[in-house]
Amino acid sequence: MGASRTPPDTALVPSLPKTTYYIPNFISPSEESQLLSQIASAPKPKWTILTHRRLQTWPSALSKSNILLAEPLPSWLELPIIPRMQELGIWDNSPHKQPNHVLVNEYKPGEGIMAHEDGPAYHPMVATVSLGAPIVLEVFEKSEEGLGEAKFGILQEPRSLLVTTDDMYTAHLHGIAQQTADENLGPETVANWDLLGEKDLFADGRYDRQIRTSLTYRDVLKVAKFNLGNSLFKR
Ligand SMILES: O=C(O)CCC(=O)C(=O)O
Repeated sequence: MGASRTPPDTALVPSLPKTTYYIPNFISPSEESQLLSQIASAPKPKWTILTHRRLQTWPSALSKSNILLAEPLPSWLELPIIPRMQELGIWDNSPHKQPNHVLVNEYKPGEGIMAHEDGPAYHPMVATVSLGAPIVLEVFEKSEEGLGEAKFGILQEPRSLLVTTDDMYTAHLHGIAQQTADENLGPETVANWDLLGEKDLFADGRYDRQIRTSLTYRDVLKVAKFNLGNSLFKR
């Protein structure tokens, strides 16, 4: 077996806990438009409307005991993103060597997601492709004293890839503030400032939010080949 591969050190966000990688322009503008039109053309019931965002779950939601029914991802979520991620080696250590589950989250200005952790249903890594507009992901340290101030902000540009794993996955919470603009942006507050693709866009330290969509790729640990319950029910 060869040594396991990792993304280039130039993608490592140095001020964050291990391990966080940020890659701007991971996909092209035309790939971004194709993804957004696929998301927009999904049947209406595919959307789960939540209080502060809406969500598509591919290929399906996990069972109560965190089991995924084996089913391929749709090809538009698979190609070209998954092979491109695999080239970076990020899935080399995951049980299925590739993601088998994708959440599509859409946030309008003023929307967000409360601080949370992704938990034990998944191999401890999330790879997020951002579409449409920038947004700041806030990172909080897990603490028994409750949620404090965000410890870091990660600015996710459209078309970028963010990979969080190891301690960053297991010992931290993440969330997106419900606000219509992200402010106070600069090298002191944005952990990946030096890795941004278009830093100039944020030179005045703020931007107004626009609709931003994320694709979060994960490897669900428990996968069931047959949905026995369902097939018995159908009979
Ligand atoms: O939209 C994002 O970048 C974060 C999504 C998220 O936290 C999640 O799907 O658990």
